[in-house]
Amino acid sequence: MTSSRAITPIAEGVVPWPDDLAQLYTERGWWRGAALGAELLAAADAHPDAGALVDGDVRLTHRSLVARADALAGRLVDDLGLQREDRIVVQLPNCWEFVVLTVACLRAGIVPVMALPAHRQHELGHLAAHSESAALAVPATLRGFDHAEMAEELRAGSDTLEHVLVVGDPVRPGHVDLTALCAEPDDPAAVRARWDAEQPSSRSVAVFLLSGGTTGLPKLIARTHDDYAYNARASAELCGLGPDTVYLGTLPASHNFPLACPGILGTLLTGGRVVMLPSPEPERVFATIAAEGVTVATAVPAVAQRWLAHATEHGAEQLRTLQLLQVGGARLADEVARTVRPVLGCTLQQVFGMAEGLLNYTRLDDPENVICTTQGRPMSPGDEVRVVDELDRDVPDDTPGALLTRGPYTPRGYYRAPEQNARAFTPDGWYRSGDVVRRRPDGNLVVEGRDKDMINRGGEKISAEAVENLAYQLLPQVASVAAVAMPDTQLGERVCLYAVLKPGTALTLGDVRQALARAGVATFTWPEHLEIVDELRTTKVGKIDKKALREDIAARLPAREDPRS
Ligand code: OOB
Repeated sequence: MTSSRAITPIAEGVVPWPDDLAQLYTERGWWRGAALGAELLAAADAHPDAGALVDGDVRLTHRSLVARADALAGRLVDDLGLQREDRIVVQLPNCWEFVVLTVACLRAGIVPVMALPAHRQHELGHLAAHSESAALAVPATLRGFDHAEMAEELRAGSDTLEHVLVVGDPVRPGHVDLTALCAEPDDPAAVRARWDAEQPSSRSVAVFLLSGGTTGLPKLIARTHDDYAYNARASAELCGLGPDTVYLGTLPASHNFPLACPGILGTLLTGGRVVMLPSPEPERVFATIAAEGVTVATAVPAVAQRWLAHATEHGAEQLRTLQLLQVGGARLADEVARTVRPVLGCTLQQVFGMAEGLLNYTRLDDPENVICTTQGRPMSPGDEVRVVDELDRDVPDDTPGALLTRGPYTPRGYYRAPEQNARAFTPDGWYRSGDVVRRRPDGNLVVEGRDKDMINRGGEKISAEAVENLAYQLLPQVASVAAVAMPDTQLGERVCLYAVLKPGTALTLGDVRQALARAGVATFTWPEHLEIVDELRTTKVGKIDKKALREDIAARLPAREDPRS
């Protein structure tokens, strides 16, 4: 049972903020010293009968949502033996159970590891092992894939995974029916009193987010109750959220953006209502906006473009209640930004954020020109931002440079990753975001590019190194490889693999993809184009010249609609 499992206490792998800053953040009221779950309950108390959560036919009030969460927290502990600080890998699509489970974890001090529905054995196995998770929450099946089966295989191969929690049918013997576990309690006051009395420390870890990733496998970002509550609360205030807000969650809910910027948590904290949709498909999104009176929606640029195209073709009558469209996760082209208000009839907000912390927003009352040509400015007066050259010297405004940041909701290191931390953080705690930005004299940032080796496929981040490592492991034909971004009209970027082959061997894109499928690697990270070359050009210092490769593939595929070959 759980008690025999020797897991590392979380605090051992977390890099804390310095004490003097923690004190400052507290004095300034950014950190409130309360558990995020307690803040959510206080918000629910202020609007108990208002709608909190909608998923298809399921409609929960604020009162019901927190009662179910408190009850679920009790069942996880009493029935399954989970304990404070235990970790659960959460791989759920956008459904009401995701929200109840997240709030339950926040109440009980159990830490959700926010995985993506698209992840497979390769990624989930790593996440479960690295976090030493005790449980895994999955849909029974999703888009034809048997997640319960995968979860079973993961459990069989894991030292720590004991429980598989399942949403949807069938729930096989030995698995736990998460929907049933989310039932209303008979005595809400009693379950509530228990967690009111046993609150996790506000400095403890509330959630593990995943890093967009430049290294092999996703790193874990420990977000504390203090910092993540501030993240959601201040975002909600900046975006003008309140009891009349109806927030549409269509991006995968485990991403920081829809979860807390201000997203699901920010909406719940201000007494609003969250509508969960499992996909951003325009027809369904438009119908839902009309049916629920949605006021705020969130999209990555690729999704926003689909919504714009749909509205251009079919009109925007269904969007009458929509006041704010937030777009972020990847660079939104200025030309596309300019079409949002005329075509959709709502305010655009550009969001340049990262799971590591720093959030930049254009403000709702910014001039149209700022909204359409910049990615906004830091959310908090406590955010510190530097734009530097390759020797970490500050560059003047209007000059592109690397973005470094620290602040009250930007942790000082990844979880249990000293080697990566030495590279990704300066000794005095600045996070090297890997983004190349220009700061305008008015303080707004423009994202000009990046100096990290990552591919941004429609907002999903893919580590080039991870793809390359897999190619070396799985493809005996390759002598050397390089994964680079190739431009794409729909998704912005896709993964292109350059390969030099060993003499006498052959390799097709199909071979690559089959090998990745066999290894249980998430599909969205697979190369979509393969270029076989005689050699990979190197830079003066002997590194593969990725810039040259990106230019090479861009020139080879001039504006082709579908670059997949
Ligand atoms: C968001 O978070 P992540 O962790 O998936 O990715 C962060 C990276 C940034 O470092 C940057 O490279 C890119 O995504 N990015 C943008 C951008 N927003 C994010 N690049 C250009 N323009 C933008 N507007 O993507 C994220 C987290 C919270 C809120 C919004 C996005």
